[in-house]
Order: sequence, then structure tokens, then C-alpha cells
Amino acid sequence: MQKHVKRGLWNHLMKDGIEMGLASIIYEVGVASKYVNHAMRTGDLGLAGTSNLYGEDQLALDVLADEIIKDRLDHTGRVRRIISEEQSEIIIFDREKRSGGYAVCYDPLDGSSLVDVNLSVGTIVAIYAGEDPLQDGSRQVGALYVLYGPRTTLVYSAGHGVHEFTLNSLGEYVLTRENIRLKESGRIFSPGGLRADYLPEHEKLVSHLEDNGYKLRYSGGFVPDINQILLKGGGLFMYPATTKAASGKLRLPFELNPMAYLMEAAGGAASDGEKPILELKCHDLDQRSPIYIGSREEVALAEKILSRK
Ligand code: AFP
Repeated sequence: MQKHVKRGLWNHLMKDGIEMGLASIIYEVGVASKYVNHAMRTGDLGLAGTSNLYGEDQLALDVLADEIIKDRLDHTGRVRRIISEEQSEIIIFDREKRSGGYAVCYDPLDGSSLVDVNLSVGTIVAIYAGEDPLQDGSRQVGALYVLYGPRTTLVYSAGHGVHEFTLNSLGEYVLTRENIRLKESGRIFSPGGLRADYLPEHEKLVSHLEDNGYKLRYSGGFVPDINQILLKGGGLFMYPATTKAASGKLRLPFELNPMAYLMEAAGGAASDGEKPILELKCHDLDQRSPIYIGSREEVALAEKILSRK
């Protein structure tokens, strides 16, 4: 019997009918991720001696991943501006005043502090039409993440379903899950932040989930924790407002908007506790927001309990 030949990423992007420029951006992030994957499993993890917008020491890997992805996005010839979590300002590739092209926001290596304890980390990418990378999340035309775990996987959506590809031993991303869908409700929850810093209404939500038998699953890496909820078919990831940080920890342009786009595309939901993440006005590279993301039922439950202040 003829061996089943799995579909590659470019073949899927073309069959998905995605505009060539957008397809090339998604594909080139996949190319970049192979170099990041290699560097992670063989490269130098020492400090790079620089720091990012948030004043965090940059691991050499952060800086290297950022450079690799930036170069591959420029290589497409279709990206006009980018913002990266590791850069302190907008990077302009194309100064021409013209229509078309794309803007890209990315976190090159989210959770990088987990690499040296051999936990999974990821690359997160949001894609917008035009030149402005600081648009509201609802205006995304595509989003993807790469998860560097026991296997290296790439999950994307460009408006026609959510699809997973796995990097094989030949260095090809082959289709492993197509049209991923979340159930209405799940059984796992990921409670970010310190319990001692929880606001009372958030504490009530976490206690409710525990009292109702939800299993706690939290790695400290946004990409693996979200990926688990997506592929297990449901659950709730939370990183709340706390007594120490009224806007929580996670960044709207680089982490929350792309993951909210993907989760909604898979039939889930993403809220700041009151309204959809994708409806938040995005105005600053350093903008953060509380997040409740996962199955529709759990996100609705979170909004209901949080509203009882
Ligand atoms: P780092 O990139 O500083 O490791 O933070 C990772 C992260 O931004 C996100 O990936 C996690 O969901 C979240 O922080 C974990 O934060 P806590 O360590 O406060 O739980």
C-alpha cells in the first residue's frame, strides 16, 4: 500500500487559498523556527549583555531568535514593519508610501527563562494587513505559534481553521492535525500569578474551579500551556490582574492578541475578564492585560464570577 504522504506546510497554505504574501510570512516563520530549534538544542545560553524594552536581561538565545525571525520576515519582501518583544521600537523594512504588504508582531522566544531547565518554550506571531503593527487584535489576518517541546510543532490560522504541523527528521513541517476545534467545556485550568497577590473575585474563580474537579496544569510557558488546552480540547488559562499588577503580566500585541485569534478560530474565547481580548484598543508595545482564554463555557464562567465584585 502506498505510504501515506503527509501534506507539507507550503502545500497546505496554497490549498488553504491564502494570499501569497501572507502564506510566505507564515512559511518563513517556519523556516526561522528550524534555526531557532537548532540553536536551542545546541547553542550558547549565556547572557547577551543587552536588555529589552522591559529591562529584562536578554539571553543570547532571545537575541539570536529575534535576529533570525527578523531576517526571514525581511526576506519575504512583503513585510513593511515589525515589532518584537525583544526590540524597544518599531522596525521599518519598507519606507515607501504604498498600499499592500503586512505588519508583524512577534515574541521570538516566549518563556525563554525556561530553556535552561529544559521546559518547553515558543515563538508567537500576529500578522496584520498594511504597515501598522499596533492594530487591534480583531484586525489580524493570521497568527501562529511554534512550540519547541519534545516535538517541534507549528500551529497557524489565516481565517480558515486552525492547523498543526510537526517538524520531521528531514526538517519538513508536515500536517498532523487539521481544523482543530475546542469543545464547549474542558477539565484543566492554568492559574498564572501568585495566589497571595490574587484579587478576591479572582480567588473565588480559582476556588470554584478547584472545588469542581478541574485539574491544574501550569508550566510557566504561555505557548505550551495554551497548546495543551487547544489540543486537549478545552480548559481555561488565566493570568489575572493582581494586587501588584493591575494589568496582569502578559503583553497584548505579542502574546494575547495572536493566541486570542487562534483560540477563537478554534471555537474558543479570550477575555480580559469583562470583554473580548480582540476588542481591546492596542496602543502601546508594552501594553498588558489580564487574560482568561480557552473553552467558551469556562471563559463565560470567569466573566460571570469576576463581575460579582
Ligand atoms: P518569561 O518570558 O519571562 O519566561 O515569562 C513567560 C511568560 O511571559 C509566559 O510565557 C508565561 O505564561 C508567564 O510569563 C508565566 O509567568 P509566571 O512565571 O509569573 O507564572
